[in-house]
Amino acid sequence: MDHAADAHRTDLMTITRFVLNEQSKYPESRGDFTILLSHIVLGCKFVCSAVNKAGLAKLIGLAGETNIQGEEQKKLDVLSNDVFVNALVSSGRTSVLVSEEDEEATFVEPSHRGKYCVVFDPLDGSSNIDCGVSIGTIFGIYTLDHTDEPTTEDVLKPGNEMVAAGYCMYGSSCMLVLSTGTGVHGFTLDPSLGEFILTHPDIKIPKKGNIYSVNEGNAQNWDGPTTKYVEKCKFPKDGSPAKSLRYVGSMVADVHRTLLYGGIFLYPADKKSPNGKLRVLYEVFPMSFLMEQAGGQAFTGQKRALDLVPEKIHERSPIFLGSYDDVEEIKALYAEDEKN
Ligand code: AFP
Repeated sequence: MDHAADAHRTDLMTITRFVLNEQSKYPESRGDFTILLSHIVLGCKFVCSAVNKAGLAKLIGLAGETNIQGEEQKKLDVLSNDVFVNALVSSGRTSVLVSEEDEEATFVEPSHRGKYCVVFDPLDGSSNIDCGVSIGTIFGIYTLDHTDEPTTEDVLKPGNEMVAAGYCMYGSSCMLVLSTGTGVHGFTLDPSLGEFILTHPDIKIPKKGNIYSVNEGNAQNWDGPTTKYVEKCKFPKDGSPAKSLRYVGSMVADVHRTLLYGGIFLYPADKKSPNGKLRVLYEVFPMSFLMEQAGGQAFTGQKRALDLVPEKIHERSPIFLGSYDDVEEIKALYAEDEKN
């Protein structure tokens, strides 16, 4: 990016302008998605500001602790959840919300209902909060395809039915990455303007990468194909260079790097967690949606991740996602394993 030229740029493509441009391609559109997205953007800006101030504002700490004014302090993930639930309900464009923080789905009051269902993790990677490592919000959006009373069935749908997905990373800069099904676009928050500006149009993941990203501490419990794959990354037998290992332990940060630099992110099944760790609705699906839109792949060890049909709102699944060719390799190892 040419930062010097950017400093003089006066015609800024904000995220709202970008989505309005997209909307104008559909004459029947009434702007509901633009309104919903502007509420998600507000939630991201609020959480970004809270994350940046966390140490100062003494936001870090256990939920339920009280500060010197005797007010109850909220942990950042609890605060983020409240912010997103309020923003989504007040948009008047949602009917069902599923949050990582809430055991049950939230059904919006009839007076505030709209045609979208949103699944989200308000602050993913929260074990990284206290040491200032990048964390993020992940979201996926479905449309409600009926006018009856909404139920959890409205979100227990395969990821390939999502109409949009994205994440916001609270890192050295705050970046919102979004796909509405026509490619993947990245917007960076300009703190002086308070606006997300298009900085990474039409992101395409490299076809093959040289980084693998996995919690190797679980290696003793992995299955055969995962073990073989990671062995190949470290000791390739075809003369190619070994891959580098990078693992933040914050899915948004690990997936963001994978998207921009290429390579593969793995959270496989293991003997202790036969379904892996990551949640289908608000981790696996949105990230798989973005990966496919960027030209990569996402695989569960059995099938295309977006073809999974979740039966429970907090269901988990193993996931392998990233560069097309890297995911092809792990798919081949699982296919070979199945034959034996
Ligand atoms: P936390 O929110 O508990 O930090 O979990 C983060 C996460 O859901 C995801 O963001 C990471 O990719 C993954 O878990 C890390 O899990 P491990 O700590 O088991 O590697």
